[in-house]
Amino acid sequence: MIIVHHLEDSRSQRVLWCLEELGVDYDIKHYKRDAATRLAPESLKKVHPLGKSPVIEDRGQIIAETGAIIEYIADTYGRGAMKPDAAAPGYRDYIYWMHFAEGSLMPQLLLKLFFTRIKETKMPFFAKPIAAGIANKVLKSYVDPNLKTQMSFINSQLADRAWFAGDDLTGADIMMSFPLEAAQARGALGGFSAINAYVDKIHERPAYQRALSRGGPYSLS
Ligand SMILES: N[C@@H](CCC(=O)N[C@@H](CS)C(=O)NCC(=O)O)C(=O)O
Repeated sequence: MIIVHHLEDSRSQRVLWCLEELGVDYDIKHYKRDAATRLAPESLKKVHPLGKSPVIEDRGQIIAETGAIIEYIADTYGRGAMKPDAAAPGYRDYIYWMHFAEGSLMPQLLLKLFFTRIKETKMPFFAKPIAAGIANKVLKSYVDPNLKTQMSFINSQLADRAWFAGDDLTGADIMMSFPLEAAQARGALGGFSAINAYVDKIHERPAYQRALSRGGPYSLS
């Protein structure tokens, strides 16, 4: 049976959701974040050298990186679901959004998170305006405009389709769910009605709800 090494409040929630959508049996090994640093515990490095989540074990293999895991699950257990056929019209979109999630959107969201945190970090009083000045410059000149462009693009794409690759839920939706949920939780989706409706639609799915109740804490704010 698949074992999911699942870190609370993290990207690995997507793997649970994917498995629930497909009705695949799995076990969860739960990991808690460090209360102060919010990093994963050292014990995850015993599973995979990078010590990040998600990682799955199946059929004697250790598989890391969410996109690789979702592809593996679709190929091994999908029976045609979760991934369009290579000749199908939605295939290029499927590939695009599978990669966009971790390759383009997550880096911008992480930059936003880290540069915002710099402003809130404890430091000597004289350093605070300097740190805040640098953080604001990066946010205003680079991160915020990029995020706005990305969100506008995503919103326009979702306005005329049910799911990222067309009429059916695929791994591309599983991958995009986490960054869009994080953006919604941090109040970054104001005005992007198609994205908000899409995230709400995901949250209503019974498989998503089952994954939430099995996964435990999932807070992204
Ligand atoms: N691109 C990787 C990112 C993995 C990753 O950074 N996971 C986060 C969870 S959201 C993690 O393990 N963070 C804890 C840490 O960095 O110590 C993936 O999608 O699997």
